[in-house]
Amino acid sequence: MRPRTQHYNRSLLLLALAGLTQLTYCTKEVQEATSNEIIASAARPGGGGEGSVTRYPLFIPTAVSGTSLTLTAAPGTHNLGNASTNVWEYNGSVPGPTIVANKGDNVSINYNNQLPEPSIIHWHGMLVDHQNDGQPMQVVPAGGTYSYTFPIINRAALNWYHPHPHMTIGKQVYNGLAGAFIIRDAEEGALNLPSGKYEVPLVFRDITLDKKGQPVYNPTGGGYFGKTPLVNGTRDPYLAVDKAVYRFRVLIGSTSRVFNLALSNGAPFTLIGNDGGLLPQSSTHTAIEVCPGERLDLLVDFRNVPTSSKIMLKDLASGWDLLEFRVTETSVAYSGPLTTASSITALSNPVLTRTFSFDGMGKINGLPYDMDAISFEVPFDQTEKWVFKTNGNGPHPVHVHGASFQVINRTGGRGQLFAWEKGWKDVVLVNDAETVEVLIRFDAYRGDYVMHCHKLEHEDNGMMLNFRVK
Ligand SMILES: [Cu+2]
Repeated sequence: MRPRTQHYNRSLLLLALAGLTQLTYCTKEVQEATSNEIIASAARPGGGGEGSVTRYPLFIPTAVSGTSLTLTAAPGTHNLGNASTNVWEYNGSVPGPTIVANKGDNVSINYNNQLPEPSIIHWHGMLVDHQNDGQPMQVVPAGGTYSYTFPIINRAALNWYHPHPHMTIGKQVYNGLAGAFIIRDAEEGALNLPSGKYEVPLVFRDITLDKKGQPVYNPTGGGYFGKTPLVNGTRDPYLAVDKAVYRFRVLIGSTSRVFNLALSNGAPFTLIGNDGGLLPQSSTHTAIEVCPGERLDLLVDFRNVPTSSKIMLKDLASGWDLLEFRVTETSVAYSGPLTTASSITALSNPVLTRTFSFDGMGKINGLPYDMDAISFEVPFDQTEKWVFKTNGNGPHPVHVHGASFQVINRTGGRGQLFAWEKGWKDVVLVNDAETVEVLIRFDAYRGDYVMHCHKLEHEDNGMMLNFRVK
């Protein structure tokens, strides 16, 4: 069914080419300076200085129920703010519609692949069985369909959905295929957090546009770094905010880029949750570094900000202006919490340790992805320690399907764990020279799952493996 030999030969070729280009492209800056691309906006995208940038209303994807849904992936055009751009969309939207479901719901989603090539949807962060996980071996051809049916057993969290074909995931996500998947539960509901227009999904990514405003995607093995930031598919966006407390559901949907989020007025974010929902304890931060696949649940208090103020949400890593908040004169009372806590049982006493080396730009433990190989077996309901090491070409955002994990240690590199890495995680950033340890236990489903680098160009190069929970 699958052109396996062709895949591996192409994999080897890509790796060889990647090895050659690695010598040339030593830094991110050089990687970004691809000659045939045009920087779409002058100076820093979105950051050309106050008054010199035309800003566009932030797009908020439509919220839909996941209990009975059809998702169609198809080519289309999307208005980034000032130009019509060719994209690939879910249900005519970039990002796709925000799926909302409650813990305990039974989700029924029909996927309709109207792309010109094979694809499949993965529900990133969702605890689902193998058949519903949307793994590379489950791709459907152009014109094909796939029916998903699964119960929502996760706790409340922001998860997301995106394509998961092997060797083309970077291109498909880059073309626009991604959306938020919000789960609600009773614990979260009882908190009375900001809701309705005061709960806003923010999907961050980067893109490069050519002279005609069309996306350019020509990654190297080391990744791809676009020249313009997009928030919810909008370039140079603004959001009118009341003098109110807002809840921002942050998802990093870039293929490679790591963001370092901060507010221009120095005000802190109140961090209440991450990949796996509410954190054990909320905390405040003036900057938060987040990598592809990671999520944040943030409260921002605009109640005491003067009317007509403009506050910029910035990426400190690139210097980009990401999203301008324009404060209105409307004051809104808030009776919900400004701090939160949640009881999370710590995993402990791992019975064995497995070590994974993320090697170069496309291998784990020295091997590229073999779709037909099961690299190891994990006993069901057994707590293990997994150790993630790098062998160059980081950062590697490591993602595991089939279970969330708890990060317990980072040595080398940044040498610490951050508040947003507590609680339940499904992606953890491993920089060069870092070793990160997590505890993990597969207690939801037996079956085959994948682990991979969520730098999608690394994943396409083969930085992925299959394992079996039994
Ligand atoms: Cu990687």
